[in-house]
Amino acid sequence: MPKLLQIPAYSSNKVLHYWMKNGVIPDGSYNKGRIQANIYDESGNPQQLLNEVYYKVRLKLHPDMQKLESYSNAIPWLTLAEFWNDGTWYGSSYPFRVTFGLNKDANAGSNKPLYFEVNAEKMDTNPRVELWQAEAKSFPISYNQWITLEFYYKKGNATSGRFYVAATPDGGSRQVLFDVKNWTYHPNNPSPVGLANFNPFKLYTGDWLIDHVRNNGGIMQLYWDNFELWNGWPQAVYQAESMMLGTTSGEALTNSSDTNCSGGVCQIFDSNGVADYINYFANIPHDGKYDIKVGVKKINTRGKFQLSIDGVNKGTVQDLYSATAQYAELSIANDVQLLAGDRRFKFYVTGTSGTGYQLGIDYIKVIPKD
Ligand SMILES: [Ca+2]
Ligand SMILES: [Ca+2]
Ligand SMILES: [Ca+2]
Repeated sequence: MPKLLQIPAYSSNKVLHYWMKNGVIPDGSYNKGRIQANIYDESGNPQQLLNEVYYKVRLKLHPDMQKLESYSNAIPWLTLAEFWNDGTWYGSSYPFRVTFGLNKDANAGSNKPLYFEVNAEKMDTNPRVELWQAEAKSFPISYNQWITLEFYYKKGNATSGRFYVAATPDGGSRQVLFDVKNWTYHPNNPSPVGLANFNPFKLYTGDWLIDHVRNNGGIMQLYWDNFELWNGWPQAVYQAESMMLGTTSGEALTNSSDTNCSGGVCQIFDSNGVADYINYFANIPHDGKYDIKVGVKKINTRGKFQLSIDGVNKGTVQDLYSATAQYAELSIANDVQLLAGDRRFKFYVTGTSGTGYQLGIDYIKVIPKD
């Protein structure tokens, strides 16, 4: 059963503990075990059309979960999150679900590692029909360690649908586990609603696995923390003062405390002529199209710059000259295709409307468009 508890090692932090000693839900010849959080449409209320959902949650697998590595058969079903459009329990003609979970290949005499898996199924036939499936075998499952998971669901067909999962172990780098572009509702459904029902954190499997863990001296259990939910990709704001710096033309760069600057700081680059430049790196969260904006502080010592990303100019020359101090968010370019990972944003000085060539950079904002 789920409970909120404090772990001594995280004495100020409360987490959600899923703890499953036995499977107690009868299902034909066996029992299932299921613990889940529900985000469900309330019947009788107007349907919430969640055409897109993005959420983050932290997961820590208890070391007892590693006992599953010695289970002799393959593990095709141990659900950690589930997404329905529509739910079977509403009597829809087009039930469909996406499942995210842990899988394992058959054990050929030695332990086999678990791995994350995702699959989509049409649920209106018996047996149900799998539409697509993907495995993340290159991502090693770690135990007793927090992993930040990011999920993105977009309602769509074989080309417009998207299901995405990224994982960032504490102290490790962010990895995209899945970026599936395929059906995210039943292909026969003529008028799919959005994601009406989903379980953002779940533990759901059969008693043969629950028993295996218990019979080997453990309990099937895991922890969840820090759930955050958006109705689409969140925009990302990179403060200049916190971004990773690349090469520059060598002039001084100073953090200028200023309550009108985002984060309380603008960076002043003391460029003093044409062709001076500064590079910043921003870690772009996912492949996609973005609108690019830059927060700046204008004043009478400033010059003009051209922004480029990974060596390709974006938008037109921007003029930061102003007779008096002004704070502005410049719209640089729209629908710019970017790949996930560290992208290089270069500010290249092209001239001046006054006499100075300085730049005052507050932040870079990337707004996801797809
Ligand atoms: Ca917490
Ligand atoms: Ca110079
Ligand atoms: Ca700033």
